[in-house]
Amino acid sequence: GTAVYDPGPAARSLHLRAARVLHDNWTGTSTVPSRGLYPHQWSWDSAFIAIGLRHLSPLRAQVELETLLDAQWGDGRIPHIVFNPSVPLDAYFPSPDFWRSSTAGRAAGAPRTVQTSGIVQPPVHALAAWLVHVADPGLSRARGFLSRLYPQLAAWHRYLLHRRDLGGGGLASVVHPWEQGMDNAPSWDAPLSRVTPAPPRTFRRADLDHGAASDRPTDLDYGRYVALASDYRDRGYADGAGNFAVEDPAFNALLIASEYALARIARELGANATARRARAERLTAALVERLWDPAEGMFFCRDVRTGELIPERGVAGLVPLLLPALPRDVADSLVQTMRGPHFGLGGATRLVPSYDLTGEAFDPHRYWRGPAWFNTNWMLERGLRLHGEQALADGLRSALLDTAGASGFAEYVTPYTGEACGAPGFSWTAALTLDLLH
Ligand code: 9YW
Repeated sequence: GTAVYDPGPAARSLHLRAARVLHDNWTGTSTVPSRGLYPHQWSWDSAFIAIGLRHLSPLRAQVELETLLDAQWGDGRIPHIVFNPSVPLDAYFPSPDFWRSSTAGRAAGAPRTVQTSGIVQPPVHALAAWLVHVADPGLSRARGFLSRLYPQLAAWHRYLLHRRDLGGGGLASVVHPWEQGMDNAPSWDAPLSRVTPAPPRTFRRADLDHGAASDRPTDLDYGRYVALASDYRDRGYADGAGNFAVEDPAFNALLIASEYALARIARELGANATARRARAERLTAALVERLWDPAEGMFFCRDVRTGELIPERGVAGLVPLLLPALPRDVADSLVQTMRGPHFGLGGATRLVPSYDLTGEAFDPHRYWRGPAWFNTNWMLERGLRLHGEQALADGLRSALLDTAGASGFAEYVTPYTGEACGAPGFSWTAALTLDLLH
């Protein structure tokens, strides 16, 4: 008889539970990262969410990305938050009245009707758009999904590669820790120490209404985030003059992975993809040249204002494993580093932590200073598979699935024990679970 593929009851129920999280977090046009803590649309969250949603509803996955891109600025930037006007102002800080995008961002081409933040997040979007397309090419072509998105994604990459090449070496810089997405990673400590914090009583942290203070960034961190963001706003969101500029390996690796995806999109649309592929390869070489440390076997951030590498071992320094044109010795050495004492893959830890287990700043509970996150582990799983490390990839995949299910799709978990931290029912955890199940 014909064997019907059945993943088994455990996978079936994990699939159903993950689908339910995305269902509950769907607003009608996009998905919130979590109902309580993050009640608006976040940029890189939406990209990861679309990657999972495509297995449930390719249409919803397309709409998720389209809603985000509707809020793109004239200069090409995709804002890190698109605000939902029906959510009360005090539900999340910083709120629209802090960013004032439609007035302060006018010169940079901020949209007039929708309110957004003025900073960006990692460029996972072209990769997501391509993966959403291949989930249902017929629907995608019928809706003109890629032909509508392609010019927008091209403008986004142009913004990052030109306006954000603050170091002059071809890579994009972030101008705020929130842009790189790993808010309080120890890599930011040194460049942030130059920023005078905003006084505590000038703002109110809404995040503490939802999350335990010991799992979140500190008040001093927040004072500096606020100062940096308001300086940027007060300069009309013009790039170049701020005192925080960092080239980050994960942000740039995602840009390069997305540049490869844009090449595939171009080819699908009948355009020439060669220039884009060549650019992705050149950028990979620039990444190795500027951020690779052969003695440490990993990538580091470069502080553009001092010209120095920042010697903190963060998971961002492993993410370039995603890249196909990485030199063999670099890929091998990254895998060794992942398996060694700093990250414990396949040994001490369940999932790869966000920060060096032996590092001075390591804290298993505090956000991006130790806990393991599902999006970074999903990227590493892909990277391991790409570079032929099937056994390690399989092990990481099952650990991700087990931990996601057991933690109730937590925002992040402690790296040794997998204890749930942060928000429960977190969208990208559920979405990437679905992607790994398929
Ligand atoms: C915040 C939404 C965002 C993520 C970031 C994460 C956190 C917002 O939540 O930042 O208020 O701290 O660090 O990567 O996109 O999930």
